[in-house]
Amino acid sequence: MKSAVTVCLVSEARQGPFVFHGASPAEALDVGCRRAAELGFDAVEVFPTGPEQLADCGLAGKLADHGLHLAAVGSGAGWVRHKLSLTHADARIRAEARDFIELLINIAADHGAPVIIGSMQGRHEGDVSRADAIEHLAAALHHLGRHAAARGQSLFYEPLNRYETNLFTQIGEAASFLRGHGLPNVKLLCDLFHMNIEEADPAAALVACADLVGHVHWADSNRRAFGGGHTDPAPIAAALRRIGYAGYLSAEVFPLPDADTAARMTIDSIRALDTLASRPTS
Ligand code: LER
Ligand code: MN
Repeated sequence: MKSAVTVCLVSEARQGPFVFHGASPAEALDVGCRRAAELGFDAVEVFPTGPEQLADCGLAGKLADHGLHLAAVGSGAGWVRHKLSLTHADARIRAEARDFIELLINIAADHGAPVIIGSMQGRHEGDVSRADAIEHLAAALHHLGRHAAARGQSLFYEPLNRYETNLFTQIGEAASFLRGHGLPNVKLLCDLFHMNIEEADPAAALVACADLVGHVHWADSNRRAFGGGHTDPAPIAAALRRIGYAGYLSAEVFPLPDADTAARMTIDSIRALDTLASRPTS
């Protein structure tokens, strides 16, 4: 399994669950890439304000300078900054949301990385029934999944906890939705923080979704770096090993007690996985 750490380029998300932030986007990218490489991460996961910034922030040079890959690109700024949602009641806003993600897919693909749909999935409310929202989401994932496939990338769909969405909160129900709608190029992003809230048994849920697990947000129960909360990593490690997961474990966690410590705890926890996976879990 490969390691990644998050870098946030969005000033509005300065309090968000990302390890590296900065006084400016350039500083965040600079510090994030340098420290990720120094600590031995394989990749960074970047949360940009949008397609223009992702295209113009000098990412290719930074990745090359530090020998890093791009694990994934978050699209959440489309919601945080522009209030765009794929399930909005207004068809024009849904189309804008789709265009925003489509452009991100183009640029992320140039760096060999998939895009994440998390917060931009929105929720059902007001005039939008649950059935309507799910149809809007399926239509968007069809369109964007095909767009990503044409550029040689998967698309990641992330179930969120109940305080952030009312669409799919458990990875098993999200997997049934993807299978039921015939969305083969859309994979699940399994965030262990959300799963700690919503799943009865996160390890069993990962095994049940096996072939659809495309990316993992590697976070402890309280959204600190692993070791800072109470999730037992051993059954998770065993489950990931059992399903042959070969993707990234990416630290989308708070920079607590500080960014460097969170990054160091993360890489230590990922390096300990071989030992954990061979430990009996019950
Ligand atoms: C939000 O809670 C989250 O987990 C992000 O990865 C979604 O964009
Ligand atoms: Mn996440």
